[in-house]
Amino acid sequence: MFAEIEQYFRTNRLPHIWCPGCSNGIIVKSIVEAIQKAGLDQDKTVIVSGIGCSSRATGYLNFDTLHTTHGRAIAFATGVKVANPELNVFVITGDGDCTSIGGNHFIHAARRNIDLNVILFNNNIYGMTGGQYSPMSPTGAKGTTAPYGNIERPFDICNLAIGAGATYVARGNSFHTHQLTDIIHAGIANKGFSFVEALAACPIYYGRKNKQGSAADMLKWQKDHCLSKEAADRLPLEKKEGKILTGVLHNVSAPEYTEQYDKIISRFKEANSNA
Ligand SMILES: Cc1ncc(C[n+]2csc(CCOP(=O)(O)OP(=O)(O)O)c2C)c(N)n1
Ligand code: SF4
Repeated sequence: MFAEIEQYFRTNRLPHIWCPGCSNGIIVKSIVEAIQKAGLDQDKTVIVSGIGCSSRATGYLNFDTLHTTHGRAIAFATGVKVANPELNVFVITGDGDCTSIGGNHFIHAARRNIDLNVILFNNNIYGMTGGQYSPMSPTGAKGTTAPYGNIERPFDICNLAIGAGATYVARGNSFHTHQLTDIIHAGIANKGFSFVEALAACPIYYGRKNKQGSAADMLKWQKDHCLSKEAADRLPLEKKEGKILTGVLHNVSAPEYTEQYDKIISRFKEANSNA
């Protein structure tokens, strides 16, 4: 099975650094499957990441990749896309990377509707630095910086993306992998800012601190608590309570940033050539 997607990996960089049971690899597999399904030219596809366990993925992926600085993946990706709008640009980012230090870049890229595919690996915690709570940690969850439970409320990051102007927003998880591949694939088709929240499992920090059981138990939790929006739309309210909606949550069209930018350049070139 790996043979089908092997071309997308720098196999000489494997094995990866992720802990046993970490679901980052599952999400990476869905990303490359979506890229394959979309038929994107590997030489015209750039993957940018910040810093974190999830962001290490760019080291293993056989594309032009940028492993940047913590929180700035979307800013670097914006630069890549503006410099060459022909490129397919993906961002791999963690919940700390994207919603804490990188929150400002996130909302403004969504507002601009720049054609990026951002995949947020949401493990609800800072994995790489040892389990500090993040803006995506649920209220009451424990972390090394919240030993008595987090008193803050987490972002509803999909609604934040929609409110900020993203034209494609979806949520998936690490158990329902076909759905995850499909929603990333549909995001690629959107000409504009596409955001996918992928629920990840960090059994080593989030799982251990919050007594979530084994890695398999954490995936089972996702299976039991996620409900596709399509199914939810047909269910009465009481059956949806406490469920996390997955699937495509928002899909609209709006002017894309680099296309608008190109129009300005063409207009001024034309005006200058007529002068
Ligand atoms: C400017 C800066 N601040 C802080 C750090 C330390 N740091 C590295 S990774 C990280 C958090 C990682 O958490 P997340 O983005 O959620 O990714 P995960 O490791 O959970 O995949 C932090 C705070 C850094 N490298 N650079
Ligand atoms: S610390 Fe958590 S997120 Fe990081 S590699 Fe280990 S299991 Fe994965």
